[in-house]
Amino acid sequence: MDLLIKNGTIVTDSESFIADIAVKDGKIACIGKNLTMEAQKVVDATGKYVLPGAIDVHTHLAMPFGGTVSADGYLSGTRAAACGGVTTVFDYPMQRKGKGILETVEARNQMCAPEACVDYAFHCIITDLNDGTLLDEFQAAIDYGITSFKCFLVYKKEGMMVDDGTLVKVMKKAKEVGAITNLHAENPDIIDMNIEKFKKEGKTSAWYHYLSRPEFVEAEADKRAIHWAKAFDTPLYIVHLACKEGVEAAAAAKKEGYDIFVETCPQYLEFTSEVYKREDGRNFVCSPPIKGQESQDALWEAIKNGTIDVVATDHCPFQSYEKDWGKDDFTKIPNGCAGIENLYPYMLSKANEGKITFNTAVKLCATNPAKIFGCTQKGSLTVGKDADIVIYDPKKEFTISVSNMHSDYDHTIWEGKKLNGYPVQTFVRGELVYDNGNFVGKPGFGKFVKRQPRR
Ligand code: DUC
Ligand code: ZN
Ligand code: ZN
Repeated sequence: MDLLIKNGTIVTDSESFIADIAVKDGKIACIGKNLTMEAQKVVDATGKYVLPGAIDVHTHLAMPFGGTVSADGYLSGTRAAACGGVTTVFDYPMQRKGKGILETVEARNQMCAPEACVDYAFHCIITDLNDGTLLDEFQAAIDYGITSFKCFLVYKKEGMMVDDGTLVKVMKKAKEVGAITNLHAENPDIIDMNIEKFKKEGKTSAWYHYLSRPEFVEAEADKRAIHWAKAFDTPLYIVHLACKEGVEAAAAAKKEGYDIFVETCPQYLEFTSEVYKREDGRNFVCSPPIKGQESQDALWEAIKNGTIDVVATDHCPFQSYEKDWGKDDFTKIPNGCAGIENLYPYMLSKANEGKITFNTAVKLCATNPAKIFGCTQKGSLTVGKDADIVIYDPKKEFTISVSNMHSDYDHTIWEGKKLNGYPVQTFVRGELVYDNGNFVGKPGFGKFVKRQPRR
């Protein structure tokens, strides 16, 4: 064997038990008690949890956005991922008007391949159907391993928004080829109306970012998209859902048997809209904005009752000087926050504190993302799957600071957050990439994950 992890508590999405894990050629070869085989490397995990690596299915690395480019590229973003126990990262390449899906994705793959420190996959953002001809490329995208497409119902000025007709065409075609449609749901017209009003009134602090996109702005678009998914019986994955009404609408549609999947993000679980009243409120500006306490409570309830399927990050950090562009005008703040290195430690800390179970944390951050997005070799500690493994010390205390993160940004909304328990080692396909605070992997080791279509 190449690696033997002994005496840890193995956590799956449904059970926890003490056992050993043996790894050969990057795959889990055997799980059992008191395994005695020879191994090149033996790790004693007594008193530790042994978990599947997390899959962060929502990141924007090196993303041109908000008049700049997000601060983490493929190298620093995936390095930070490794150090936070994330073993697969999904990025969002963006197809632009007149461009194809494969050329878009291949260009990003060429950028990512030499830099990736963990495995990676792509959803493709669709911004224009090129008079319908783009739909003919969906099957080729599936063959390439892209089994999910994304639409934005906002970002009109940025040329990213689609109308309902385009969204429905994407949803229908995606279903036909075995893909799923991811959606950023907010109502653009109400946002614009609110922004215009606040600007006229000279209300330009970060608080007005929230007030221009409050709960109902998101809820309307969540409900509209769910309506189309039901009407056309197509799968739908709502990204970064953050409001109570949206959660309730998704729960009802799920109960009726529709293929609606819901993602939320750690920032919506930890903070409330009150942060936008802070002097540094601009650093928390992301879209959709962080909502009020009632919405946060509804999100935690939805995690507990299974309405929320996935927690991912929407990792899209910007440097302080870029956030400062909007000091006196919230519309100039590049939207996005850091999270890739905080996702798993945060959710596991919540498990350690008893708010959720460790099995739920594994389900939300690893097993469900793998199932929903067709990563058949990933997401659980099962014989034959990739040996993407995190060893977690429930006794290790950790305080998040920009100085102990492994990204390229210069500030984090998570500064000072105390966590109970922390990952101590991360393995990607059996290779150690993170060891007790240090990145020990190699850029270029990460491989493109060719995903399987839904059937
Ligand atoms: N929202 C953000 O906050 N950043 C990136 C894109 C998005 O939709
Ligand atoms: Zn979004
Ligand atoms: Zn996003």
